[in-house]
Formats: sequence, C-alpha cells, structure tokens
Amino acid sequence: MGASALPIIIFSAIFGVVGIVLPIVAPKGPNRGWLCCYMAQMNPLIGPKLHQNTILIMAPLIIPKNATVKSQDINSKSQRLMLEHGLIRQAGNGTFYLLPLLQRSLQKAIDLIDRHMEAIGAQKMTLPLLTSAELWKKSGRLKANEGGTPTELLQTTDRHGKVQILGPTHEESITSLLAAIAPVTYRQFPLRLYQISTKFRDEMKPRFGLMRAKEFLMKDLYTFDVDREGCRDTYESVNEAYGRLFGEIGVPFVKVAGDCGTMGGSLSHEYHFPSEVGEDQLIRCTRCGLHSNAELFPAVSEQCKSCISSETVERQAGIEVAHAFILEERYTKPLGATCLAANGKPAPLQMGCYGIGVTRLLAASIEVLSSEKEIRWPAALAPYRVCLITPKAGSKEETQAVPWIGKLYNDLQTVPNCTGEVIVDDRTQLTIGKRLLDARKLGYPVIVIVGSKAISEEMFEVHNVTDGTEVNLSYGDTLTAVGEILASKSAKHQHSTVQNQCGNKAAQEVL
Ligand SMILES: *[C@@H]1O[C@H](CO)[C@@H](O)[C@H](O)[C@H]1NC(C)=O
Ligand SMILES: *[C@@H]1O[C@H](CO)[C@@H](O)[C@H](O)[C@H]1NC(C)=O
Ligand SMILES: *[C@@H]1O[C@H](CO)[C@@H](O)[C@H](O)[C@H]1NC(C)=O
Ligand SMILES: *[C@@H]1O[C@H](CO)[C@@H](O)[C@H](O)[C@H]1NC(C)=O
Ligand SMILES: CC(=O)N[C@H]1CO[C@H](CO)[C@@H](O)[C@@H]1O
Ligand SMILES: [Zn+2]
Repeated sequence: MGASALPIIIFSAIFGVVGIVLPIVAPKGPNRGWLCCYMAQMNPLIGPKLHQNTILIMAPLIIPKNATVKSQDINSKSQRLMLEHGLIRQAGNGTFYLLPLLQRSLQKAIDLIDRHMEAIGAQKMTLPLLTSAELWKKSGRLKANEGGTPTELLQTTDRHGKVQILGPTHEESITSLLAAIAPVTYRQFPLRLYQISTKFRDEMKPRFGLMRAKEFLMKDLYTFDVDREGCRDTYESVNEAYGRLFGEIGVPFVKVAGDCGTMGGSLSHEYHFPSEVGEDQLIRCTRCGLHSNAELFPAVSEQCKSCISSETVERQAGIEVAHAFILEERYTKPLGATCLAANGKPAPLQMGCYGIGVTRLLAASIEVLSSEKEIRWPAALAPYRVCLITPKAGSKEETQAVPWIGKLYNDLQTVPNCTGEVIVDDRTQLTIGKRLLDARKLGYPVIVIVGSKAISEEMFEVHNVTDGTEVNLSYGDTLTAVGEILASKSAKHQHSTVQNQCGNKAAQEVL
C-alpha cells in the first residue's frame, strides 16, 4: 500500500467512526436526516462517488431529508426556509448554528463588503469583542447611577470584578484607540477603519431567526476626519459605496432618512429591504419624494413634513440592513481623540459610523425573494450558482454521462461568474426529479440536468430558476446560456437618486 493512501485511510477512519456514531447520538426529530447524510458525504470511502477521478467535483453537503420544521417560535418565511433547508439550526433562544451552505453565502457577503470598503480606502481590522464598561461610562452611554444594565446591552464580569461589555457596536473602543495615539497630524486623515465581527444584543424577544438574533455578524466602519466638511464628504462617499453594494446584490432596497437615536449624531440614513415582516415603518411622499423612517414623524401625523401634503403619504414596512450616521464629536470629545490641526493645536476628530447587518442581510434577501416553498437567492449571494444533476444510479445512461459531467464541470469554470460556483448533486440513489425538486428548493440560480437526452442527442436541460423556465440546449449553447442567466439581474432595485436627495434634505430639516 502506497504512502499516499495513508491520509485517506486516517481521514476515513475518523469520519467512518463519526458516521456510525452520529446516527446514534444525533437528536431525534425532523432534522436528524441531514446530519447523518452530511457525514456520509464527508467520508471519501463510504460517501457516494461519481467516479474515481472526480476530485474537482464536490458532493452536495447538506440536504435535509423532508425536514419540516414545526415550531411556534417561527414567525418569518426566511427563518422557516433556512431551518427546513439546512442553512441554519437553532442552538438556543436567539442563537444559531450557521451550517456549511449558509457559510458560503456569508463568505460571499463578506467578500462583497470587503471589496466595496477597499474601494473607498477603508482598512480592515479587528477590535476586541470585550469592551471595558469604563469606556461606556466615559462616553455617557452606560450611566453608573442606573446600577448598570441599560436594555439590550450584554455585560459580563470577569474574575477581577471588571465589567466588560459584549457590544452591539464599538464607537467607544475605536475612539479610545484613536485617543491612545493622539494627537496625530491632520495630514494622516481621513482615516477609515472597519471590522466584520460578532455583535451581541440581549434581546427581550429574539425573533425572525437571523433577522433579530442575540448574536449576529455585523460590518462596522468608523471614519475620522479633521473637520465637518471632510466628515460630510466621507458620509457621501460611504453612502455611494452602499448604493453600489446594494445595487450589486440586486435585492430591491430603499434609502431613507433615519433617526439618530442612541447614537447621538447629527445626520443619519438607513437602507431597507421593503418587506411585510420588516419592523420599521417607512414613509414616502409621492409628491415631493421625501422618504424617511416613520420614527422621524410625530406619532399621529399623516402629513408630509416637507410639502405639507396629506394625500400623498405612503407607508411601507422595511427590514433595516444598513445604517449610516454622522457622529461629529459625540465620542471623540469625551474620549479625547484629537488630531493636530494645521494651526498646530489639537482639535477633536469628526467621526462617522456605518453598519451593515451581514447575517441579517442574508436572511432579509431570502425573506424578500423567496416563495413559501422555495428559497430564492440573489446570484451574488447564492451558496453555489450552478447545480449539475447526474443520471440515477442503475439507469442505462449512467456510465455514458460521467464524461459529460466532468467536461461540463470543467468548462463551466471558465464561464464568467461561474468559477468555483458549480456543485454536482451526485446523490445518484435519488431520481433526477427528486434532486431537481431539492435544487429548486435550495434556490441555486441555474440547474443543468445531464440526463438521457445528453447521451442520445447531446442535449442538456438548462433551468433558469429565477423565472422558472427550462430549455433543452446543445453543449455549446448550454455554456452560453448559463453565463447569460448569471449575468442577468435577478431583480431591479427601486432606488433612485431623486429619493436620495430628498431624503438627505428631509433629514437635515428634521434633525
Ligand atoms: C420523510 O418522508 C418519508 C416519505 O415521504 C416518510 O416515510 C417519513 O416518515 C418522513 N420523515 C419525517 C421525519 O417526516
Ligand atoms: C425565548 O425566550 C422568550 C422570552 O423569554 C420566550 O417567550 C420563548 O418561548 C423562548 N423560546 C425558546 C425557543 O426557548
Ligand atoms: C427537455 O428534454 C426533456 C427530456 O427529454 C423533456 O422531458 C423536457 O420536456 C424537455 N424540455 C423542453 C423545454 O423542451
Ligand atoms: C432568467 O430569469 C430572469 C428572471 O425572470 C430574467 O431576468 C433573465 O433574463 C433570465 N435569463 C435568461 C438568460 O433567460
Ligand atoms: C451576479 C454577478 O456576480 N454578476 C457578475 C457577472 O460578471 C459580470 C462581469 O464580470 C459582472 O459585471 C456581474 O456583476
Ligand atoms: Zn412631500
């Protein structure tokens, strides 16, 4: 036996054991199926295999077996679909396991955000998850005389009795870093620093799955400028980057004037995916274009603030996926983050902060695009963009199809938007029809079936999952069609610059 076989044997030994033990220890219930299925797929010796040389062909990772989830705690479509289709699993009240398929989508969201942040000169870093409560007292967000616990702030006390905050946001921490190196010469600014990390909120009532969880992934960007004008320029440039980012994702979104609330700044905008389950009420005046969060309106007012018309006000619910704030000196002054101005004197830095709820973005995309039964992804965030389905085991086309699968898989890697995006569903014990149903439920944007027609006529069945159409195409046309489907926008967004400008104006008037 060659030495090269050794790692495989060791790997198989470990996962073989887990594969036997898991079915025994896995919790009983509707989701039990996928756990065992997953482990079987991981084992190179016992997992189903296409043929001997298919190292490039990935097995589907997690397909739950009719995992119908019944629970009173499920109150949104996206939460139910994500549980039923093996994207997440609930761990506790407001906490979730993000399973491998969703992890791929999450990584895509992270890559997309990184790219758009880099484009505006933002640098990525990591702030500690634990922030000293002392810093929050200094900024005034944690009032010592209130005996500690403001709502929703998760706190922990270490063995030395020091109170630490597991924060939903990190203004104090980043500002304290800037203060520690102050004063820095004005020439070093603007400075744009961001992180993508786990944030915490001690929710009274976690709900809607990843949309309002106790623990969530968030991108938080903090910007520092030497004066208010620079701070405004930064605000514009980050908002433009957000517009490009959400435009690329392609889920319909609106930008509205927002409330500065607990952040204590002077200007704010929010980005929402309109949806019935959204917890924010948005108000739009069809006459002047003012678009804002209803929080900015007096409770009973049905009149537009800007043009004082009452017949033209529309209400709509939205899921907030991103937020932008100008904070000015709100944190830099109390925490002593200064720069050395051109006149040689220290001056407080002008700050802005800009969040994107990364895990919420995934759930909100599914919420908005999916049907009750089937997940739909924006192509930019789908875990895989193309699913290839192979003939059933024992069918007469089975062996003849194998070379076609390998060729198609490899050639698709060179199609734009396809590299690394193809998954082969080689669970050949299942019929093509059953696997097609699963692939549609999981919402891969393109499905290609290599069936009997591939052998007899060299024709392949290409499904555009977004519009539910299918065509039988020759090999060359199949490659072209896949590229075309992926290049087409799955949804037009409703965003317009007119609304933007009015939103800006409205915010300035209101605040
Ligand atoms: C899954 O479906 C099969 C056949 O439709 C059925 O026999 C089985 O009881 C179902 N399992 C669960 C956990 O619902
Ligand atoms: C989560 O906590 C809330 C509030 O205490 C409670 O109403 C709900 O039943 C809990 N859900 C679970 C799954 O434990
Ligand atoms: C494509 O071919 C398959 C297999 O013969 C057939 O079932 C299907 O109806 C065809 N689809 C179209 C759109 O012609
Ligand atoms: C696929 O469906 C989407 C949604 O209807 C559509 O916009 C797009 O043009 C289709 N792509 C192709 C290549 O037919
Ligand atoms: C959905 C997606 O990522 N589409 C991209 C496909 O490739 C073209 C050209 O590289 C891009 O412009 C699209 O954004
Ligand atoms: Zn108006």
